[in-house]
Amino acid sequence: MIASQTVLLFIIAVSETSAEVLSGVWSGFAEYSTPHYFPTTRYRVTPQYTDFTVSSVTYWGKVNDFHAQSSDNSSWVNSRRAPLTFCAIGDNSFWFTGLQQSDDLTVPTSMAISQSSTHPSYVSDYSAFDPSSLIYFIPQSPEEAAIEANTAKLSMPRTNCAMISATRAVQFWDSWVDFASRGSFLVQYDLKVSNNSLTVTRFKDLYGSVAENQYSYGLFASMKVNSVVYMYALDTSEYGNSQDIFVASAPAEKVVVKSTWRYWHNSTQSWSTEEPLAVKSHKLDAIYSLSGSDTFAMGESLFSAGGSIFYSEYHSAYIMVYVSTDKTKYIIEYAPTPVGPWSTLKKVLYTDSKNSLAAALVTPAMFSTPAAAGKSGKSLLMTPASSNSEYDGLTYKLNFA
Ligand SMILES: *[C@@H]1O[C@H](CO)[C@@H](O)[C@H](O)[C@H]1NC(C)=O
Ligand SMILES: *[C@@H]1O[C@H](CO)[C@@H](O)[C@H](O)[C@H]1NC(C)=O
Ligand SMILES: CC(=O)N[C@H]1CO[C@H](CO)[C@@H](O)[C@@H]1O
Repeated sequence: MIASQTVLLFIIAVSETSAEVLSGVWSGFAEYSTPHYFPTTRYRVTPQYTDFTVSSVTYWGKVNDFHAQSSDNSSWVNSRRAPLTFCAIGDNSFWFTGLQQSDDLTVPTSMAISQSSTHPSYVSDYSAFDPSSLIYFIPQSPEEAAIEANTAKLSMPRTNCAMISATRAVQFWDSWVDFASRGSFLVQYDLKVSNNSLTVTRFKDLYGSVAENQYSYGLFASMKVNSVVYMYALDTSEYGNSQDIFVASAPAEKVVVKSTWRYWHNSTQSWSTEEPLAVKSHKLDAIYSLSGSDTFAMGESLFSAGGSIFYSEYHSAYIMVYVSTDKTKYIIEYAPTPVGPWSTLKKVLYTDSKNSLAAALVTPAMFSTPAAAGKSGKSLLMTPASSNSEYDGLTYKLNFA
């Protein structure tokens, strides 16, 4: 069933009243109800079923934009840059991706709304509504807007959202100009169900360039557990000859206020106001490390994904999924708390040598629905890109035994 198209009305307004915030409002999109549930849990849990036996994996199709097809913009169906990131807000599903213009590398960001939890790959793409005037879904700062049109610039999310409440989620985006990262910024999405609008807000102290040696918390992964958001960062510097994951946390309601963030120091097993920097002395504060020549996908290419970290009610465990160094396997690790200690077994969850896994993410949210058989985490949605085209986002459903 294809929901009827509604006329798109949108307003992007850079706030005049406050220098601290940039915001835009999208409204008029079709109403798609995709009820999710998010289990609450204790901070410390007792993992189970950690053999992670998979019973089946089924292909659920390419992410298709029915709007583009119905208006005969079929070429735009495929112009969806991986990674595809998934954002559950209340009973709605959104996909956020980069979208590339063909002539140059100016990449407006895009929003797509998935139709239903039973067809995750059916979307309406509002950024491609009129391909002749691609839209910056994420409001740009005046500084970003001033960058010359033919300069390669893009903003893209690399991992799924953290849902804050039934009407709010946050996501971290990576900002690049001339193939150099400007660092990440936090985007807050507020869904107003009564008039079906999405307000997109950026906060000034959470965008712009990160300093040298400063980590981009939240860009590798983020999740909310009860009233706390955990934001994971990847270190790719060469100080310690390994790739390390660090974590910060903040009260969910205050995550946009950076002074509320606390940083986990693994060496002392405690939260601190001191932000670990990418220097050798902080290596011991990582919560997970890939040693030797192993690498995470993120950081290797402009269009690679971070990791996927979430709570699985089925496994009663915090789960981390990332892609193997050779980009053919999903690797799964687990922990009893959001900070670890994480398993270091590098267990292969699933091998997929057909598709392009550098951009692959995993989420339980799409199948954490009231109608789903089993607990949240029993089924996962995997979203690799097609190896034929990195513009084709694909969906697979994995069921645990
Ligand atoms: C819907 O509500 C938002 C937030 O209050 C508002 O900014 C927007 O203009 C409204 N949209 C319409 C179409 O009324
Ligand atoms: C973090 O600390 C815990 C507890 O001491 C330890 O088991 C774990 O190996 C440490 N993690 C890393 C990546 O060093
Ligand atoms: C390239 C192309 O086919 N563009 C069309 C996309 O759809 C809009 C709205 O129907 C048309 O105006 C464009 O010509």
